[in-house]
Amino acid sequence: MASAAVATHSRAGEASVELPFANGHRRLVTFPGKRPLILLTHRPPQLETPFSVFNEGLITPNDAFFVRYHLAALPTEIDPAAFRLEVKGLVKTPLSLSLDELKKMESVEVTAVNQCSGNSRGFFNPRVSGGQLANGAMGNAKWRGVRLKDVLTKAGVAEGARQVVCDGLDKGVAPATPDFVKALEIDHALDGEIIIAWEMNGEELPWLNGYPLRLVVPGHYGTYWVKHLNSLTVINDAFPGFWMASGYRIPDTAGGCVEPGTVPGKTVPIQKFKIRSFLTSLTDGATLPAGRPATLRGIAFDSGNGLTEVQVSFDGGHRWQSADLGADAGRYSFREWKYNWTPTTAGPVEIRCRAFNRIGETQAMEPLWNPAGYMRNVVETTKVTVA
Ligand SMILES: Nc1nc2c(c(=O)[nH]1)N[C@H]1C(S)=C(S)[C@@H](COP(=O)(O)O)O[C@H]1N2
Ligand SMILES: [Mo]
Repeated sequence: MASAAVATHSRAGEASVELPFANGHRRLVTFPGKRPLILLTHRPPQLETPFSVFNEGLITPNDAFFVRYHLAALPTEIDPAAFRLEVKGLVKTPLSLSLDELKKMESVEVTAVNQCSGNSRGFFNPRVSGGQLANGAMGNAKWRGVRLKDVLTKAGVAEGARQVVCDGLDKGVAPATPDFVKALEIDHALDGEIIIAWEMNGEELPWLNGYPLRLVVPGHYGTYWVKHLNSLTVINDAFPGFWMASGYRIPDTAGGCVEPGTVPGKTVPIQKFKIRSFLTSLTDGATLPAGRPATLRGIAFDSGNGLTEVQVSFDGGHRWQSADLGADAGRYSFREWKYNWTPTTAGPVEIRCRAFNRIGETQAMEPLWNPAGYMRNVVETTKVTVA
């Protein structure tokens, strides 16, 4: 038996953090396998990565990686020898695959960002309901596993297939709670990019990040990255489950957004990341000495189109300077950027950054809005003082 990673009580750490929006005083708590993380809720576990972690390196360590569950009844005991991934529905040969069988198939590794749709929701104005997250519901890891395409091909996708329904071992506490089940379009499921992963940063998946198997859907919001994945069902229509038909939908508008405070008409399932960038080496309130060179450092990512440039501005976004991009760890990874800055004049400075990609996407100066608080990607501002 793999040990139950979820204790009845988590130990509260001494520390807390102040998030940069109203009601932002948050306790850091230690869950099994995790260092102290920002507590949103205990059951279901929802833990946010402290922002300082993103300045420590390009890969988010397993024990610092954020945790998001919707349902309180997550598995606490899994026998890896008895565990099976079922592949059924519109397939020629239904499969029941053990972990050993999966690990004997060709494995691949991808470095990819996992980001919750609601990352940064706490900054929405007008404010919206849902987890009041700062910028820590994201992380970048090296994932190893088998291609979803190879597993589906092994089963043989039958004529008329339209979606693949993906389910994991967690459940609601009450029978009336809709199970967390997601669906992928068949073309996406077969494009070779999606991985059924058992390894994260060279170790087995942390329990709270989906042990023993999870989907890795590069470039797509975390909602599709089903944890404790144990069932794939190929169907010939659009899956009507709650988490596709009602949850995780965005306005069917060009940017997936509406006028602040208004209700969208038609909606569609959320899909790919919007391009984002962050300054990580300084946070609001930092003080820098005038006349002394400082290296600004940050991260950027998009949905896999490929970043071409990151720019920084010190004058409210009028003039922009090009930052140096770090090594390319793959199109789904965080990319590091650096900029050598020697502040000259004493006083307050607002530092802004924005990223560009191969298809010309960038970030807007004004935030977009939608009622669920999804997909924030405004140009972020860090307020520092030069003294
Ligand atoms: N089984 C299961 N998988 C799930 C979820 C869940 O509630 N149950 N939440 C999804 C959402 S919305 C996100 S953002 C990611 C978060 O992944 P993490 O907890 O590994 O950071 O898991 C996804 N996979
Ligand atoms: Mo999410």
